[in-house]
Amino acid sequence: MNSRLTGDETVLWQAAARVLDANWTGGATVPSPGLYPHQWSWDSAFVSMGLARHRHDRAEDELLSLFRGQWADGLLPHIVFNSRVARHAYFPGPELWDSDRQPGAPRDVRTSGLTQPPLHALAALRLHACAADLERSRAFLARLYPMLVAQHRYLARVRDLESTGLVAICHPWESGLDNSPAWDRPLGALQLPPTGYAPRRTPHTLPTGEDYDRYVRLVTLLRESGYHPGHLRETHPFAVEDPLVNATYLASTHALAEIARIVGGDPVPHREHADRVHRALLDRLWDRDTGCFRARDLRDGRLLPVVTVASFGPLLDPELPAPVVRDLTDLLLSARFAGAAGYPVPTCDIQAPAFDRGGYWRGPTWINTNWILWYGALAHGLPVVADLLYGSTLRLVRQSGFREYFDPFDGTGRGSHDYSWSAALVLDLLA
Ligand code: 9WN
Repeated sequence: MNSRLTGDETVLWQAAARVLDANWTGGATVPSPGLYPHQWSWDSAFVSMGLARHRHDRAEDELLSLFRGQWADGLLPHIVFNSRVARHAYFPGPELWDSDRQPGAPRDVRTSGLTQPPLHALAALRLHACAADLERSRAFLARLYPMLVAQHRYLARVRDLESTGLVAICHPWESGLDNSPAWDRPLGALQLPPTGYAPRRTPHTLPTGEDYDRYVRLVTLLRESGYHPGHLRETHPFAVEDPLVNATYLASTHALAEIARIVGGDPVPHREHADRVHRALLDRLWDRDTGCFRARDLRDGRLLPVVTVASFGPLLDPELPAPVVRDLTDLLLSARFAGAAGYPVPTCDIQAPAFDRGGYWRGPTWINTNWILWYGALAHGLPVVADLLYGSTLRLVRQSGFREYFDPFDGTGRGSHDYSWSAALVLDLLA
């Protein structure tokens, strides 16, 4: 624990550490014991950064445990299922994905067949930056490096659908922001046959049953194609270049170059690739007319209309030109995103018709997205913005605890209690 913490911060720290201890299953952390009883990909990246401040050994195990699920082509699945958890504890369980019938999937663990924002190299480097035992940490990085390289190679080979440098998501779950209003248009265009699935979730009012029919339909198409790259490229109906996913990809590509340097590998190809992603982000997703980044639907070539918190993701790009950073921060601090009475950035433009203050990723404010913006603001030398995000994010957990998400106007906690990344990122903020 940081010895400069105030009494109040120490209490917060201890409470956050208790959540992580309680959600530790022996080799990894569940996002929330009741609602999400398996291991999730971007959750583990966030959680490892918090664990690094509390139990460094566990932080490394967290990432290694996730990579047990990696497929032969490098795909790092968004869920690694725990076989000891009851079959109906989470929908959709392993049977939806059939990973055990895919020749490239691991044999000893069942997984999903989708990705999530690739924050893992960034997380691994952050673990190293606060490691007490540098030799041990270097050995850990050397072990993880080839797995990270494979993860990035998969993204570049299989997910760069139009050879632009950017990667595409093929399912809303891959964005991490499942029911973001940004996906309403491409999801609405999806043809739906009847499915036998129904959502089994009480704590959330959203996503709705109809959203779930569409989510399941998209997985069915992927599974029936054998998760084939040709299907993704040519026919899969959901293919979107998202600014937040690509910003995490870019930040992790830079981190990969640094990890390569530390472990005696060649950083140059990673640096060159980062440059390509940086240029593509600006060429393809920056919308000069509205002064923000937007997701691009590859199936009709158009930018998606709703501005969400993902539009600020490219603050993670260290080379973002100063005028672009200025436009983004102006929007971030405007009534559309920061008008929420001292609480941090909501997930959707408050003035958009789709905004819904209680609607999961359609309006509430989340700790992880605000952590990303805080991190990006610090890297761009914007201490005032970073301080605002820091203070308002900690205010949420002081007021409502380590909830999954929060009302952006009054900070009321919503969704699951004792949510792991809310606790972990508070540890990282306080450190
Ligand atoms: C689907 C675990 C995950 C997060 C996602 C969040 C939610 C799953 C769900 O929970 O997604 O992957 O069942 O809704 O949207 O960001 O990783 O915490």
